[in-house]
Amino acid sequence: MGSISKRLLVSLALLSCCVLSTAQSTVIDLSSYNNVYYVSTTGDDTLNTGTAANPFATVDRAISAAASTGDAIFIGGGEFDITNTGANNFGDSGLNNDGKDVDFIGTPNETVFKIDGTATTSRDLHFYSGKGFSRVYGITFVRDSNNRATNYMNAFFGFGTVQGEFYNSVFKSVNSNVIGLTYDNTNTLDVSVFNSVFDVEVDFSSSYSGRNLQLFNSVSNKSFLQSDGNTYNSVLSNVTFDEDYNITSDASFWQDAGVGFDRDGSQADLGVYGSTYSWAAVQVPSPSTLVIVALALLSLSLRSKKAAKAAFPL
Ligand SMILES: [Ca+2]
Repeated sequence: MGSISKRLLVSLALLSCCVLSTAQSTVIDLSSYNNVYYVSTTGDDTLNTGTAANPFATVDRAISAAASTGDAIFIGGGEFDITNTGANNFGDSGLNNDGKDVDFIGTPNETVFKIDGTATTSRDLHFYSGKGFSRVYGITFVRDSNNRATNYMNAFFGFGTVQGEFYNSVFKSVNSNVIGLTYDNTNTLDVSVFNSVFDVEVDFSSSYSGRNLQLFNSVSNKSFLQSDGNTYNSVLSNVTFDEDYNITSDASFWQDAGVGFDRDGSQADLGVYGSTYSWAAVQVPSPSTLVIVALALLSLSLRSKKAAKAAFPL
């Protein structure tokens, strides 16, 4: 085999390596699920079957398709309305998994789940009210509470036996003058949140009742109420961040301040750029980026071929 072919093979290997290491599936093993249903802004709920090539349009449709256990939903970039997904209690109309143990995998800094309090008369407006156990990765939730009046109406997680785990996600709440983290009322809520950002307008007030939220490595631009009965592990209040949620506060407070490890082996940082599912580590390359990389490698390979010919004229 000529050196040029070898070089091309190495280039191709490097390219596929680059694609694999930046694709999210290497961090979250999609092959571990029985079925993965895809949701895209270009999808169709009626005509499509939820494959990668023929995705659904809505999260609700994907939840309906999922089995009671063993499946995941992969959501591409763009904004998706999740107001009133699944079955509700007190109209708690954020993301609801309909009692299924289904995971939600977003595209970090690109997948936005919108909860629109102006479009529903539900009493409560939680970010998440799933009673099945869901793991949620890399999703930016944006909730407009439309000025609902109390901490339990605006609780982030509720109502009742809500359970799940959230990794590297953003919870942005607007038009909510009073906020609490949990509303379980029965001491059975089981939710853990890791490396996430709480982008809010006011300091947290008391959670309504029950509690049992475990918060790890997370930050807020306002103040957490660490006496509200939930559990706080390595959290930071009153940080500043830019529009991509890079923390701009003094790095001595958030770098290497978390529980566990970053993907570079250092102690985990706080926020969405820290730990296993760090936004920095799981960026999905856009098709245009891949084309540019491929062209660059091709050009490099052709230049090498030219140089080889010049050095060793046949
Ligand atoms: Ca670190």
